[in-house]
Amino acid sequence: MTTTPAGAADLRTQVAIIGAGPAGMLLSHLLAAGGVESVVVESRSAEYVASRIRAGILEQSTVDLMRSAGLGDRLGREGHEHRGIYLQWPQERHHLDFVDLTGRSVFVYGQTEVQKDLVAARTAAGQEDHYEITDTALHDLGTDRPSVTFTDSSGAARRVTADVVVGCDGSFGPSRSSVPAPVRQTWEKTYPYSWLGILADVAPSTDELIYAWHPDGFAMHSMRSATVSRLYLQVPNGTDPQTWSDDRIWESLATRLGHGQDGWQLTPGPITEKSVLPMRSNVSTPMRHGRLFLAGDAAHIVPPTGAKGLNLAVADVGLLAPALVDLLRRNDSRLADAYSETALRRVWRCTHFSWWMTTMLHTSGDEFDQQLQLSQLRWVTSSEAGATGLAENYAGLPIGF
Ligand code: FAS
Ligand code: PHB
Repeated sequence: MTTTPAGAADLRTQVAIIGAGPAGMLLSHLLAAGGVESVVVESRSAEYVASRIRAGILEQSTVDLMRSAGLGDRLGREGHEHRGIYLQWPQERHHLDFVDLTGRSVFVYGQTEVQKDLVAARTAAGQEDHYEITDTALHDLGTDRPSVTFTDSSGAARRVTADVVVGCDGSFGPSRSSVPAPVRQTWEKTYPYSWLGILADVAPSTDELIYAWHPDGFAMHSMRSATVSRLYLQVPNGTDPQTWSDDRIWESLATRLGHGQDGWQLTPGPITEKSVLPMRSNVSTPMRHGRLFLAGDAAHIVPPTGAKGLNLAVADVGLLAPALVDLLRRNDSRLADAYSETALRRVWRCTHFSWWMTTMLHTSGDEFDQQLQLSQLRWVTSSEAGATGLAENYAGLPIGF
């Protein structure tokens, strides 16, 4: 079966993928490896999608999957393997060694780099994709000939008819709401704080990530390379990043991360990007309806404290790709029929872990909560059972958990 050549008003393929973020592009790559063709449609430009500063940590399962899919070369050269993280609060800093605790590690390798690798692989494979589309709409999802219509970048009306449609269009795309309301169930929690994130052209002041609890609010020291640091500060919802001067940002980071504690110093540097990320948990079920499947942020959103957003999108696709290959190449629907239930087990595990890390580390001004948070931090950093629980979730459970 071949995809109708580009240029025809109507296209025909096996899987129509909405969204060219990591979920959509990785799915297209894995389907092709299984002999299944796809067309990817995306509302933004390729440059915009590639430039979005988002996740920074790949858990072991993501690294393993990228390597097995032939996407691990640059990751192996430019990614930085981390054994664990530091948990910090005033006068205390403790390292949790995930490798000692669970045998699994994590990699610092930005989502922008993952996206570059995916786009390079799909381009080399001659993948058909349509960027800067508008008017995306899904049709006939309950039949065996679902389709996606859109207006392409030239203004032409197009239709992709497929065997399956996969919504990889994030939390604001049309796919999740294409699951009929009587069938759809949504859980939503909005947190009373946001993250002010910066990129800075300065070498990281730490070898591994520092997650810091402080009465003034949470702070985190992450990184992108040996010369670029990524740091975050808890700020009130609705904060305008431009109201935070560079000096104010570095002073707050120094205070909250423990500058001067046991001789540790936070080295400031030129800030090259500043943005505010609201924090919410959201799960939309089911992740399949008829010939529509959902993967990634289209089905779930987690606060970034657990470094799970991108990794959960990858885990969904790691389950969905073999399910669709079985369905479309072998007419075996067992994995596809089980996809939503299987994927949601991990979605809820990661949703809980992200909520747990977020509520443990972010201050809300409530004195009782602060005592509970400090008690939890002392337990997790002194009990092997507590530390292993965090490590198991952070470094990632095997796909299909
Ligand atoms: P994406 O949102 O990446 O991709 C969806 C794509 O669908 C987008 O390109 C969008 O343009 C497209 N689309 C939407 N509507 C469409 C339509 N109608 N037609 C066609 N295309 C459409 N996760 C972490 O783990 N750590 C972090 O630090 C972190 N920081 C984040 C910061 C921000 C600002 C955001 C928004 C998210 C962050 N995340 C983070 C989560 C993020 O990494 C996501 O989990 C990840 O991008 C999920 O990938 P996708 O499911 O592919 O969704
Ligand atoms: C990042 O480096 O952007 C990052 C790392 C860990 C998180 C969230 C974001 O939990």
